[in-house]
Amino acid sequence: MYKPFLEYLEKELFSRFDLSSKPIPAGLEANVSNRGKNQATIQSWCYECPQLRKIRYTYIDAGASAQVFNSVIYPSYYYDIPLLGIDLLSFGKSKILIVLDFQPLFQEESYLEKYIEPMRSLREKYNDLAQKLEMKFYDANQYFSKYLLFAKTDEKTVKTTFFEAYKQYINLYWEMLDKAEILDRTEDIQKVIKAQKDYDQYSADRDPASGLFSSYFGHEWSEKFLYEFLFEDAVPLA
Ligand code: BLA
Repeated sequence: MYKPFLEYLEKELFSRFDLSSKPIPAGLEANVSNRGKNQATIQSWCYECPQLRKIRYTYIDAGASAQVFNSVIYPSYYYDIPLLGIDLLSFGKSKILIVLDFQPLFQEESYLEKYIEPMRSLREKYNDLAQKLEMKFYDANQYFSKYLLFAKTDEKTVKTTFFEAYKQYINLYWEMLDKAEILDRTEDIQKVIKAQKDYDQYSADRDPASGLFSSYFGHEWSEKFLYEFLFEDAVPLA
């Protein structure tokens, strides 16, 4: 269901950037589970280029029971622009959740004005995809913007309206990256390094997918996947 989203992102990346593969730790690139009624497969891709230090995306295909496309793009430490976060989930026909955001590294007014306000007109165009859903796992005020797309929706809307929105948000992200100024003060760069690391720690510790990964692939694989690949700059809690 989300394959066109993966393909679109991949085509964009390959046409715009000079990508190199970034190694994924052995055993974490892919896995197959036969635990449930349906077979579940998970596959991940990871790249880097001068402007983007980590580009990762993952597809989970468990047939009709689950389809997930998840991606995070981390800019180089020389840019303080937000991360691009994508989380598209479908559990059967009745539970479809889409999340797309420019994930801010900082919450200061001046930062939000510079990097989040540009999303406003897109967000207003796609009002129906920006529902005021409550977050149970995350804090909406940390690493999320007020213009995120976050909606429970249906397959038809995903394929039509949301696919259009997706392309436009991604395009805006490339524009932002194009315009971003290179940081040259060590202290600014250090702040970005710390904020990206904190993002990984925050995200790994509350990832709502941890249970899903464990149920398909076991607890041990799940922890490794979270702390050694998805959010590799995080350290495990205990
Ligand atoms: C929620 N994301 C979820 C849920 C799952 C995942 C299973 C819970 C859905 C539910 O039952 O309500 C899945 N998260 C994943 C997967 C990966 C992952 C498969 O990290 C990794 C492969 N999540 C992100 C990113 C964003 C994001 C980049 O990983 C930003 C756009 C958002 N996911 C996000 C939000 C929720 C969510 C906001 C709702 C969480 C809440 O209620 O607090």
